[in-house]
Order: sequence, then C-alpha cells, then structure tokens
Amino acid sequence: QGREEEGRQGCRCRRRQGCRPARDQVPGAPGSEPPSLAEPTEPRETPPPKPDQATPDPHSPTGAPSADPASAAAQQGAFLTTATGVPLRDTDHSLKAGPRGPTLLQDHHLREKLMHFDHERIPERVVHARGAGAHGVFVSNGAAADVTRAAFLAKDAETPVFVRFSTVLGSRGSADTVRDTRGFATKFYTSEGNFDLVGNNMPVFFIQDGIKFPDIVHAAKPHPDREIPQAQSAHDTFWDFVSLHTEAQHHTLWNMSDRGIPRSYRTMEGFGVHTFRLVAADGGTTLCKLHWKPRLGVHSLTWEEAQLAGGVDPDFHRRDLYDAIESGAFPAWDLGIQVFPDTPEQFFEGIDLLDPTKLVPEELAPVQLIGTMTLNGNPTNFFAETEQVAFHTGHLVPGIDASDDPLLQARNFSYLDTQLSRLGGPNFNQIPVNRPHAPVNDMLRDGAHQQAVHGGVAPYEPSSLDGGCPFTADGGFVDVPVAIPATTKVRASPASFDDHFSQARLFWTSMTPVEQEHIVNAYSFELAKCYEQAIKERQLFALANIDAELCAQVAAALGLPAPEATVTYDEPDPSPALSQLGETWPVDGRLVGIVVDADSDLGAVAEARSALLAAGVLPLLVAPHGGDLGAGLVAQRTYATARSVEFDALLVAGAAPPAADAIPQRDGKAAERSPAGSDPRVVLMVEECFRQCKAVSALGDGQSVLDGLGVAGPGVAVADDASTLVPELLDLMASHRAWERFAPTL
Ligand code: HDE
Repeated sequence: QGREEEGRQGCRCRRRQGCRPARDQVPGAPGSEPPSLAEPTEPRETPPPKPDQATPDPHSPTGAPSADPASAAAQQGAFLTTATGVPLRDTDHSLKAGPRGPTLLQDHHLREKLMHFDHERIPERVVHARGAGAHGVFVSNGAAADVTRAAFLAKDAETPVFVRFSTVLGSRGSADTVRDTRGFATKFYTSEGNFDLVGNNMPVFFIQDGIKFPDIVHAAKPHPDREIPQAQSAHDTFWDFVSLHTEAQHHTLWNMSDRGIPRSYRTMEGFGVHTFRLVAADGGTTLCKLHWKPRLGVHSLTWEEAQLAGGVDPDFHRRDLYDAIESGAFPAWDLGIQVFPDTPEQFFEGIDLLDPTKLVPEELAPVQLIGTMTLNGNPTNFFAETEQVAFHTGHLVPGIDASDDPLLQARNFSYLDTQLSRLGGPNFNQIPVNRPHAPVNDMLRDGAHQQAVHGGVAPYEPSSLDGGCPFTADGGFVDVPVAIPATTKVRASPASFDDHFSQARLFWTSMTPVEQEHIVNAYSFELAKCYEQAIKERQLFALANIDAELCAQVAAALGLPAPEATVTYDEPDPSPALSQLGETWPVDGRLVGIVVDADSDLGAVAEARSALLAAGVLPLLVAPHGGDLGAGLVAQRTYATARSVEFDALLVAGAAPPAADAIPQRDGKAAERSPAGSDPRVVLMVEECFRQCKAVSALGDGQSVLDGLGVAGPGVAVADDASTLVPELLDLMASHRAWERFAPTL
C-alpha cells in the first residue's frame, strides 16, 4: 500500500504537487490556497513518466512487501525495445529479401508490433461507452460519522478517488453534448477497500426492476437494422418503449429538461438514485440517498448550443474537464445525504424509498453535506485508466449496505458480467486503476491475466498451513440482518410502484417558465423525429397525465389534437430545489472569449485579462491571426477557430474589421455586408452569445460592434475601462445566463 500511495503523490502535473495533495493543497479544504489559473494548452516541457505508469506490484495482492517501484515501471530505459526488452535498432522497415522485398516471415519485431496493434481495442461498454475520467481526493467533514461507521466518512479522513463521467447511449466516439442522461461514477479508494458510487446526473431511473434494463437499452440504442441514430433518444423505438412503459415518464421528463444537456461535467449534480442503508458504529441503521452538489452550481447548455457543440467540438465535455484540471480550476462537489428512518415499510412522507422512479424532495428531507471531492489530476493514459476502470454497485465498505430496491439488486448481480467480457477475465481488480489502496489478502487464484505471484500453499479456508492465514476480520463487512416478512414467491411489484405520474408532475411544476419552455421544445423536437403517428399520439396521452398545458403545447407543435388526462392523483407540492434558476454561483474556471483586432487597446485588454484571471475565470484571446499580439499577449484562438459555444461570456475589445481570411460574402465584400462592419465570424459569435442569453460585454471600440448589432439590455455590459467592466461582467456570469432575455411563451 505504501508504494501505491507514493505513486499517486509523484504525479508531475504542473499545478499540483501530487494526485493526492496534502490537505492544505486541496482547494475547498480549510487553509487551502486557491489554485492559480493558466491556459491549459500553454507549451511546457514533456513531463517525465509518472510513477503510476507502472505495472501492478506482483506481490501486493497478497499483502506482501512491495518491490522497488522503479523496477515495476511499465516503461523504463532510454532505448526502444521489443516487448521482452531486446534493444532495437530499427522500427521503420520490415525485414525483406532486398529493399524491394518480399517481407520475411522471420521478422519477429514486425509480427509482434502488428499483433499487438491488432488487439489494441477491447469491447466498449454496452452502455456509458463514451466517458471522461479524473483523479481527485475526497475529504470528509465527519457529519455522517453518527450514522455510518465507514472509515472514509470519519472526520477529516482523506480518500483518493477516480471519477468517470459518461453519456449513456452513444458509442465511444460519439459526441458529448447529445441529449441524454450522464453517468457520474466515483471509486473511493478507502482504507477499508474500494467503495463505488455508480450514479447518474438525474435522481430517478426509467425502470423499477432490473429485469427491464435490456428492454429500455434495446429501445434507446440505434435501430438494429441500420444502426441509426447514434447517441440519440429522438427516434421511434425509444418513444415506443417509454410511452408504453409509463414508469419511464419521470426520468424521460428529466432527459427532456435542461438537465439532459449539461454545460459541463463540472456543473452537474450527481445522484446515487437508489436508497442505501447506513450502519452506525453501534449497529443502528438508517436509510439514505446520496447526492453530489457541484460547487459551481447546476448549469446546462441550450439546445442550440448543444447541437452546435456536437459539430464544432464533439469532445466538448471531455475537453472542458481536462482543460479545467490542467489550468488549475479544479472542479469540486460536496457529497450530501438525505437520511430517513429505517422502518419496516421503507417509506418516507408517503414516498416509497425502494422505488427508483421516485425522488425525495429536498424540502422534505434536507441534503446534509458530509464531505467534499476535488478533482485535481487528469489521467496519465486514457485507456489504462478511464477505459479500464471497472465500477460495481456491489463494491461497498463496512457502514454502507444495499437496500432491497429491485433495480439495485439487479445491478449488484450484473456489473461483474460486463467487466468479465469487457476486460477479458476475472482479474480486472488487479488493473492499476481498479486496485484498492487497502491491503488485499483474498483467496482468488489464477485465471487469465493474473499479475500476482501468490506465495503460500493454502488458498483455502479453514487451513492449518501458511500459519492459518488469512484470518477473518473483526469489524469487517457485516450484512445487516434485516428481517424479511413471511411472504410468497411472485413475479410482481408492490402496488406503490403503480404511481407513474405524480412525481413527473412534481418535476414539471417545479420548473420556472423558461425551463418549462425548453422542455416543451425538447418533446416537440424528439417526437417530431419519430415516424410512427401512433407513438406520438401515445406519448401525448402520457403528457396529458403530467400536465394539460405541456401536452397542449407539444400537441400543437406536432399538429395533433391534445388528449385529456386519464389518470388522477393528488397534486404534489413543487420542489423549488429542482430548478436551475434563481441563484448566483462562483464563476471559477468559466471561460471568457476576449475578441481583439489589430487596433485594440492591448493595455486595456491585458488589464481585463489579469482581472479575469484573478477572479478565477479563464480568458481566451480571440484574434484575427495566431501568435504574438504585442504587449505580452498571445492569441489563443483565431476568428477561424473560435465559436460562441466555447465561451460562457464574451468581451469584445475591438471593432474587429474583417481579417484577411474572412469568408467573402457573395459580392466579395464581407465588411460592407456585415451589419456592424465587423468580421462576419465575430458578428456570428456576438449574435450567438446574445441569443443564448450569455453575458456579452464590450470594452472601448468593441462597443461599436454591439451597437451595430443592436445588442443591448439585460446581460450586456459596456465600459471604457477594464476596471469598471470586469466586475460587471463577473456579476452577470454568476447567474449563468441573463434569463430575462428568453421570452417564454408559456
Ligand atoms: Fe448501469 N451499467 N445498469 N446504471 N451504469 C453499466 O457496467 C446496469 C443503472 C451506470 O463509467 C455497465 O461497467 C443494469 C442505474 C453508470 O464505467 C453495465 C442496470 C444507474 C455506468 C450496467 C443499470 C446506472 C453504468 C456497462 C439495471 C444510475 C458507467 C459498463 C439493473 C444509478 C460506469 C459497465 C462507468 C454502467 C448495467 C442501471 C449508472 C452493463 C443491469 C439505475 C454511471 O453493467
């Protein structure tokens, strides 16, 4: 274990001392310094190999002392070798009979190189194939210590973590900004073994029983005949299933809301979804739901932004996470719990805690914050870590146990299978990213890809050899002896699972008008993409049971009659906590595009840039051409490479006359045809940012661009000097968008 810890600490990323920084280096931890930001792509020296580029220590799975870390590194020495360490003189030419061939069968280097390459790919995950990962640290504040004896939740405990965010439906190479649920899976390397919290960015799920998982996934994946559409729910089979299987309506409504198109992984909430059981030191139990609360608040893209980003930068979320960490803007989340009494009924305020299509409003059970996770290290190697990480809901530690939620029960059964076929054998827990940071002393032996050289002769229990080791542990994992009432074996769900609409309505009525309008637009788009009239009509029936106005608006968009509701239930109280609007949030790590031209006042630009950096915001200079701009400023984007979706706000610091490479309009005169006389690409950037209700600002001459385009009103700031403008701009950014610029029709 000692070596493992050392390995983590040796991480060479510029802005951190190690992947597990000391407590006072963890942003958000008491006494920590705020990170200083830097452009993520700033040139730097090639980092030396990290200690975690190492093969697993062959002995550590048995708990035996570690070998010398240097001898275990995956890559050593200055010279190219074969896989077996034979130094090579040439890797560019195959061995031939004369320069014109043919190639000789005896060329082992050629054969080995191609054989390995041909086997570089492993099966992608059947769901959640597209993802991005990061290392970090979780620091507990001890608030959960009364309800759970989990060691990593004791006060001030620090635990290394690896997180993988993902979309659900798309393949590995699909776009990030599609409308979909997002996975939010965290592996805590605790002192008592690994705890995996394999959650989503939505608190509810499509199905109440895991036996339906293949059905919902088959329906949501591309059509089996032509494998279209990729990473989309906007097609017949998805809407066929969810309209027939109405328990999916609540989750579907979340997908149609702005939560389905997050601004960033950094601005997503996370949810454990299921109810878990906590076990205290005295054996007392409570039920709980787990929440991740992003320090930056919950923010989403608009649909237009999501579609643009899908084309302009399909890696939008992956890049955002990587760059934020590289630039020192470490994303952070607070972990929170809602705690409920562990009663035999397992209901809270009338809500069935075993039904994963139900949430418990925070107004009924406040989320108590129990610690903070900070992501401060990018993976060294995407395949080794992000692709090979293997999560499992059954990876529980003493103090946390599963509930009887039938979806969770099926997950506990299922995840091992997927890892077996994905990672090619039963020893996937020996892959570095999956290895616990606690000593392992199991009696699992042999199998494909075995890395350990196990000593001893008695991998069985009981034994009188090998000193009778290993011993079972006092204080180890205890399965809570929950009483199971006398009952009958049935294929059935409890009657409480029949309520499919009341919480969908709860979500709908908790939205502000602008959020409701986005939901209407999302349904109208998705259903209009279906071909089968019967499916659209059936989904309208489901919407009628959620809200008459929602149904009427979508029906109007589809050109269909709006049906009447057929299901009755008690009107739920709205939960304002579900809305994204109405609060202001830290702007740390947000991006501001600063548009300059050849005549911009670079002194003022430099001042604005420094003020933004000091506020934790990352300014990116957008110039007519790349390279040095003068006054110590370097262009980070050009008019040709920048697009509005990349920025959270815009600062126009020049009139931006058309650059030499501006695409000529029909008459060849770009400037005259552009309303502001500015470069058409800058005009597009300003117009898109304004339409997306982002903060738009202008410094000095930049005001002429906004004036020419009629850009004014809420969310717009102009000033002649940076010291006046920047505070105003930061203020506007804190509410994410100038929401009043949207004009909802509902
Ligand atoms: Fe998963 N799920 N799931 N799931 N899930 C997988 O495991 C499965 C469910 C979630 O970044 C797979 O390693 C079943 C709910 C995340 O590696 C697979 C059922 C929630 C990830 C699997 C569910 C999730 C997965 C695919 C119903 C939210 C990505 C590859 C019983 C609480 C983890 C893999 C990562 C991945 C099965 C339902 C979240 C096939 C059978 C509910 C975040 O095993």
